[in-house]
Amino acid sequence: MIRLAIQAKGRLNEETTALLADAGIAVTAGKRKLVARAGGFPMEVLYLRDDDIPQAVAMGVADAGIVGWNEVAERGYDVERAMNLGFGACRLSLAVPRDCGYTGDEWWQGRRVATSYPNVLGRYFGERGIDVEIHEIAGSVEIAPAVGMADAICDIVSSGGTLVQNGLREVATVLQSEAVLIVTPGLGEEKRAEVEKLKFRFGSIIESRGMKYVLMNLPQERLDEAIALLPGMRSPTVLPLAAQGWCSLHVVIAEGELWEKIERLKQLGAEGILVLALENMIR
Ligand code: PRT
Ligand code: ZN
Repeated sequence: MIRLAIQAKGRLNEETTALLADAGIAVTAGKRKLVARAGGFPMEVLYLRDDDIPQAVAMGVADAGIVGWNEVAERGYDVERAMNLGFGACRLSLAVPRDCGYTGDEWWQGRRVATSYPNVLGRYFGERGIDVEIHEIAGSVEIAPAVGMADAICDIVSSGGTLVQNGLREVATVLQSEAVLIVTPGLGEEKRAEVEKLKFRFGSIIESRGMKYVLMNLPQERLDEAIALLPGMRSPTVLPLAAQGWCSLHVVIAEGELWEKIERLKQLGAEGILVLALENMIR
């Protein structure tokens, strides 16, 4: 039995629950319970504020956790970053008032910067030998320059809309982040094996997200050209058709290149193309 810490509510909760569900692990939505037994896996789920997850995992209160990398980097606890989970993507960025005459690194000297990430930001400026006054504030960081609390900010950005709305301009990325699986260092053998099972399931799901399963009929003589277009799993599945000189080709294609590949396959004479959702891809 392992104990996994996840965010009780907030931006990561829904996608964390969905990832677990895809991995065959049923968790009940919070309901003000701190700990709950999961279904489908020997696991207990511990519902926490995201701020507390790195410490819980470092202390071994939870054996593993799912949390934004930004929180892990800021808290500085000793945990193992076991894998990236492909959701919750964002960046910790420096932003300045739009018309402040920002010129680059030299502009920062002696400035006041408001942030909820004083440790990550302190390291960033420290590495560059720049002296700034870091003001730690818990929330609404983006309004600090307008109310005269700071000259600039360092905050989480995803679309950039919040910065624009507050008359700010993003000028540098301090940290790239996404949701990660973290693990207690030095976990016992039995628990380690459970964590490895979890990683295998997550890995398969993440890899198959954004992939499509494509079936088509193709003139046999164009098969080699079609295969050259399609770096599939190991080799594509080719089945004979009743019609002489034709075969059925089954391949996995990434969503991002689906239409381009289909156009090229059509040029090779592909017909009856079916595109299906791919639930899981286990290597
Ligand atoms: O209650 P609890 O303490 O658990 O949650 P929280 O309020 O501290 O965090 P929450 O739920 O807001 O975010 C959880 C995690 O989601 C963060 O630690 C990040 O890893 C990740 N994440 C991804 C984000 C964003 N995208 C994001 N856009 N966290 C916050 N934001 C905020 C940001 O602070 C800013 O106010 O959204 C605004 C910017 O968004 P854009 O799209 O306008 O740029
Ligand atoms: Zn938080």
